[in-house]
Amino acid sequence: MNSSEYDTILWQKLEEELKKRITRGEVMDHTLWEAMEYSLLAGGKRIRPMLLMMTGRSLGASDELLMPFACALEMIHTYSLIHDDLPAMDNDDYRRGRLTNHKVYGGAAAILAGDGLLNLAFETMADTVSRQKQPENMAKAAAAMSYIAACAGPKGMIAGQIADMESENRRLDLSELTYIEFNKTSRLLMAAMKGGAVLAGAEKPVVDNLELSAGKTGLAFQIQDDILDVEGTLETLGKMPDSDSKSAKSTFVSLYGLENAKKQVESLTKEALSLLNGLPGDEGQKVRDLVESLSHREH
Ligand code: GRG
Repeated sequence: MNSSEYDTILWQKLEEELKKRITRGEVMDHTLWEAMEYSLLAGGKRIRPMLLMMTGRSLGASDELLMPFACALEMIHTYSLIHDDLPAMDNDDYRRGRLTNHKVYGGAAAILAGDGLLNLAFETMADTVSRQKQPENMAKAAAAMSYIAACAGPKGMIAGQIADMESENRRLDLSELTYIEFNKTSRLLMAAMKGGAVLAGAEKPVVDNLELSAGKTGLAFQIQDDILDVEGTLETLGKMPDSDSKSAKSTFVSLYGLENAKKQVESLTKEALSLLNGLPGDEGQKVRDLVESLSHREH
C-alpha cells in the first residue's frame, strides 16, 4: 500500500466512524442533530484524529482503543470552529467550504450544536474508559481523556480563545501572540499526538517528545494559517481570506513579515520533525510525513 492509499483508507475509516456516532435520536431533536452533523461531516482535513491514530498505532495501541478518542477529538475541534465562527466571536460566514453553522441554523442552534458535539465527545471517551476490561487499558484511556480535557479546556484552548478575544484591536507582542496561538492551535495537536501515545502506554520520554513536537507543529500550523490568510482565496481555503487584516488582528505575518513567517514555519517544522525521529515503524513515518506536509498546506 502506498502512502496516499494508506491515508485515504484511514481517512475513510474515520469518516465512517464519525458518521456512525452522529446518528440522531429523537424527532424533537432533529434540528440539533442536523446542525451537529452539518459541521462534523463537512469534510475537514481530519488532521487531529489522523495524528492520534498514527501516533497510537506506531506505539502499539489497537484501533479499537484509539478510534473513539480520534472521533472525540474531531468533535471537540468541530465544536470549537462552530463557536469561533459565531457573531460574538470571529463572525465568519464560511467554514469548510460551506456557510457557517449559525448562518444556516441560527445562533441558538449553532451554540447548542457546539455544546452537543463537546458533550458527545466526552460521552464517547467516558464510555470507552468504562468499557475497558483490563485495568491497564482502563488507566490508559482515563489518562488520555484527562489530558485531552485539559488541552481543550480553560487552561488550554479556551484560555487561548478568551485571550484572543480580549486582544482584538490591540497590537500584540510576540510572546502574547505565541501564548494565544499555542493555546488555541497547538493544544489540540498535543491532545492528538500525546493522546495517542498515552493510549499506547508509551514511556515518559517518548510521550514528552511527542508533546513538544506537537506544540511546535501547532505554532508552525498557525503561522501557515496566517500566511494563507494573506495568500489564499475563498476557493482554496473554504473560508474568507484576509479576515485578520479586516479585523485589525496581530498575526505572525504582521509581526514577522511574510518572508520571515515562511522561514519560521520551516524551522519550527524541522524542530518538530527531529523530535519525532524515534517514532517507530511505517506508522512513525506517517506521522512525520503528515507533520511535514502541514508546512506547505494550501488550505
Ligand atoms: C471557541 C473555545 C473556542 C475555541 C476556538 C480553534 C479555535 C479556538 C479557533 C479557530 C480559529 C482558527 C482559524 C485557528 C487557526 C488554526 C485552526 C485551528 C484552523 C482550523 O483547523 P483545520 O485547518 O480545519 O485543521 P479543518 O476544517 O480542516 O478541520
